[in-house]
Amino acid sequence: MSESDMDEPLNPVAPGREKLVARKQEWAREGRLITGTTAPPEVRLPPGQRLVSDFPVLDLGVQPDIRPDRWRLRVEGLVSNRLALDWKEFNALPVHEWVNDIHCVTAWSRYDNSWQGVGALTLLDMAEPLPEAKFIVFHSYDGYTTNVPLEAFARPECFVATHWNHEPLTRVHGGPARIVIPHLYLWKSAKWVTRIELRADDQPGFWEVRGYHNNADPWLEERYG
Ligand SMILES: Nc1nc2c(c(=O)[nH]1)N[C@H]1C(S)=C(S)[C@@H](COP(=O)(O)O)O[C@H]1N2
Ligand SMILES: [Mo]
Repeated sequence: MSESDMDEPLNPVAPGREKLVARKQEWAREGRLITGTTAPPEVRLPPGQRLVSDFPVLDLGVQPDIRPDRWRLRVEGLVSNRLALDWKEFNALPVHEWVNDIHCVTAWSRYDNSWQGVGALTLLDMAEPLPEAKFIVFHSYDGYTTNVPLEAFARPECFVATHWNHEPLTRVHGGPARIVIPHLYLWKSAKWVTRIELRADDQPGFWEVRGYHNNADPWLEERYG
């Protein structure tokens, strides 16, 4: 994918998947799976969730196959130092390991995932967000977008993952690299990430404009909003 291609709005919805998107939008309108309860973060399983041991794959059917020599991770927008890291440069950054639980809005949770990758704080320290940067939009190679406040990503538990359970992250789970924001529902964790855009204003992403909650806190059951 060339740099100019990245400016084209891509459609992350694969042919034939439009009905699935429409159904999920309908579920959002109906408030499906909402139990109407909240829990403090010390409660391990958020309200309405059930534990699974497999690792389901959820996306819109476009699973880009990014060759490492074409891969880039940009951190740009309201930053002092724009980053455009290639695969080699990205892998030269300090690597850390995280173990966390993940929670999908479709009500499955998976405990004790181990990941390796580069910390959000490492990337943000390099890029130096400007004082007016308050929000992030993540842009992915399939055209998917999702948004969070900068303070939701600028936390030690957030990272760009390249490995899951000590194996390179598979393509279906967002390899070569994906965002992981474990304290929010998993739709905020962009797979196949290529651009981290810092902004002054909040810009809702793919699911956020289709009825999903802007904040996505599983313990507050912010599924839809
Ligand atoms: N690029 C991209 N990232 C994405 C999505 C997507 O369609 N495209 N789907 C999101 C949703 S809705 C979920 S639940 C998780 C699923 O991640 P998994 O397939 O690794 O379980 O990815 C999120 N990240
Ligand atoms: Mo999802």
